[in-house]
Amino acid sequence: MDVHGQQKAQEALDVEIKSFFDSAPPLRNIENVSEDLKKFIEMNSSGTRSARKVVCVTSGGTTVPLEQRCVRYIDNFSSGHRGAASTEYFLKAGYLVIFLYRKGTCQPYCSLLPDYPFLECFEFTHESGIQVRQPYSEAVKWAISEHHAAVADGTLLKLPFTTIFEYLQILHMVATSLRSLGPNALFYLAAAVSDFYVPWESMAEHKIQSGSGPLDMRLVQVPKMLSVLRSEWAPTAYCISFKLETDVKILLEKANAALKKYKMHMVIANELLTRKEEVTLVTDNENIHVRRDPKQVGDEVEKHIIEHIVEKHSTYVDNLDQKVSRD
Ligand code: PAZ
Repeated sequence: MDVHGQQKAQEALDVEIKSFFDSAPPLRNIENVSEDLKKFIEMNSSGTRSARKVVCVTSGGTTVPLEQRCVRYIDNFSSGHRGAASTEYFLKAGYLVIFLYRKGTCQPYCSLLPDYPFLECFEFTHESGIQVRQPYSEAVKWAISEHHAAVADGTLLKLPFTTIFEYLQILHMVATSLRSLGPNALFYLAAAVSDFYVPWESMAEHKIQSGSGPLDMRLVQVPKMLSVLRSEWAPTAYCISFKLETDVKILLEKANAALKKYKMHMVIANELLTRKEEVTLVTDNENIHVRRDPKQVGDEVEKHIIEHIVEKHSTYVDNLDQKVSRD
């Protein structure tokens, strides 16, 4: 595409993005989100903490409501395991983490708990009140203490979303709040984000009635926010997106295309069935194949992914710092 073509494409994208945000229903808890973000940044921007790197981990799938008073919606698959486990490893590596997660999906430090922890991990006796049941005692102790410590210490900020509208509005707020951190900010975009949505103004207000034949509904494409994140919202942050495919034959090709198209620093390619075992970290100059070690009990692929990212991000920060001091 020549320069003129690129300019036209950029203008068209700007119009789509403006229309998406203008028509999105306003965030119900916008004041709380903005206050929490402000506190998180202030708390971590003085003394030794100011040098710490900050990562925004996105996790879980976004929904697309079909009605304004939503009864039905289209969902995107993601259990949130990748985001929750990665958050634990980023915290361990000394990062401050903003965990932007889909309500009801996996949470950091909870992977050893059963599906309904409240009901399954505890028991009540008249003699001793509420007690942790075996064999959950260690897992519950670990989940509660690690989670509480990270939140109370201000190193973990959790921001929930459900819809595509909420997700993109909060991501925008986070990105612009982290802009002042320059290259110390990292985006690790593991959430499964809807590609199509129903614009708010063309959405039925009330529950769509059945019985009048097939449903005819127009979904429009969600504007590609990755490019605007890179170019405007957080231009100096290190940005990593994920590419999920079910056909392994096209996976690397698609990941490479996303790397170039959205100017990502890294795209993590994963296939649905093997995503917990192996991924490929695709960058401009190399593909790094990362696997968990099945012989090592409890080894997780996220541990190895984060080790590589910490190293790459650090090199990125050093290179930018050197460039700034040369200029
Ligand atoms: O959340 P999970 O652990 O079940 O799955 C993780 C994942 C596959 C959603 C993530 O690794 C990913 O690829 N996210 C981006 C999906 C996409 O291409 O839209």
